[in-house]
Amino acid sequence: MAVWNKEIECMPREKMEELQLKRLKETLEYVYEHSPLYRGKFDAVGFKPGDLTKLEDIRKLPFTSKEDFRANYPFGMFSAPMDKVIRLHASSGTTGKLTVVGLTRKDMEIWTELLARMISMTGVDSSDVTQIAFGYGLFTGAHGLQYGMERVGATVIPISGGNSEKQLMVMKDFGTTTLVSTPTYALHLGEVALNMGINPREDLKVRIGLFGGEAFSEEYRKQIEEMWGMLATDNYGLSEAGGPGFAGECHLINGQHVAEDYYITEIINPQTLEPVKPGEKGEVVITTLCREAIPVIRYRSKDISSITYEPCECGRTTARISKLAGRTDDMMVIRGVNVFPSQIESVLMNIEGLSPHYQIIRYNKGYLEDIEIQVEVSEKIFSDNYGEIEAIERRLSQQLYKTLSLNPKLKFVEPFSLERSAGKAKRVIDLRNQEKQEG
Ligand code: DLL
Repeated sequence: MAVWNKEIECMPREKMEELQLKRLKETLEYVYEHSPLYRGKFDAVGFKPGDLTKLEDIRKLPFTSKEDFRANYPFGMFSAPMDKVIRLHASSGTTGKLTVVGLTRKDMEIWTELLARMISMTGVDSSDVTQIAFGYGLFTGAHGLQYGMERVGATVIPISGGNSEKQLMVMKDFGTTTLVSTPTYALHLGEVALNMGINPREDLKVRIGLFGGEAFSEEYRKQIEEMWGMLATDNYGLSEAGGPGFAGECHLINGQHVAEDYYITEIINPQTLEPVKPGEKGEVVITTLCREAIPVIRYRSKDISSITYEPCECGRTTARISKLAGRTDDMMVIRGVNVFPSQIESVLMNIEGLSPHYQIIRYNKGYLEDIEIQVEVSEKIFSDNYGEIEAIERRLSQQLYKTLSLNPKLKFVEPFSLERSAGKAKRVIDLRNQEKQEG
């Protein structure tokens, strides 16, 4: 399979690290000169850009975080003047304030190249017809993927998110071969298709999915692949570090290749802030290289993954990060046990008779926190006798106990009763500061 930029993607490690060091030095000079914020941060720890002589020296630099974006809203994180900024994007945080990012013309060009690289890694080429079902708007996903697809030469259908029946009509009539969306929406769209009497495997031509924007388990991926008869790839990025294009899977599904010529990735222990070893899980910390409008230095993503520098069988030598395991701020502590939604998802997906649609409700029980898992049962089970539901409940309880040493409250709900999302799913509902409605 063709590699979009062989020189870079298959570059020997040593050469890649030389390139990163050169670009990191330039980036530090650039932000020190253009960003009062970074100059202030560097001065506060007595760091001058010239102090960096090797890549590991990056650890001498202070971190940046979402709080920096909030405190400097809207444009205080920018290092380029507004007349050079040709595009704004933003992501909505939980507090309601937007995290604003910008791109110069040069940033847009690099973004497009990185997306073209990420897209061709999956096997998509100019013969593909791509339906972009990410929501257009301030979200980086739809626009980024569109530029990359066009650069590769694929035919783009910028349909945006939602309106599933129209999506399916277009998919059938235009001969869509590639779907770009959140994994949640891919599964939902497949479900709507089946309800309309369309079998996505047989009646549609979608062969590759480029999914991202939210975490999903391997079991969830399997369900999408089975439902659609497609290769479902996982792609990760975050607005603050330029959105999609940071990392994506090749057709071998062997970890996500990082665009290392434009990003330095560290994996740290979120408590000690020290680097963890390759293969060990920790928080992803990202430094952008060559970015003009909004370079970020040691940005703490709060996302959990591990990294490997072993070359991939596809021939690429770029570092790969493992499938994201969740976010440090997603972690719940239930009766002393650390629980991630992704662990619950994996258990649910392995129980026959349950649908992939679920919600986790966090609530206070006395002074302690507890959770309730609400999950839809499949239509067949729902209409069958009650005994079967009881058996599934027993199985689920046992599996949850085995995985998490917990016996959370379970609630089985009717098929299609939980809210569907055209974008990122809201898996966790936090009622800890409210009264939970029993029932
Ligand atoms: O979701 C950028 C993106 C768009 C990536 C399209 C891939 C495809 P934000 O809206 O700023 O940007 O959200 C970033 O979403 O910190 C993760 O917690 C989560 N996230 C994104 N992609 C993945 C993924 C985009 N593949 C936040 N797996 C990140 C797990 C993901 N989590």
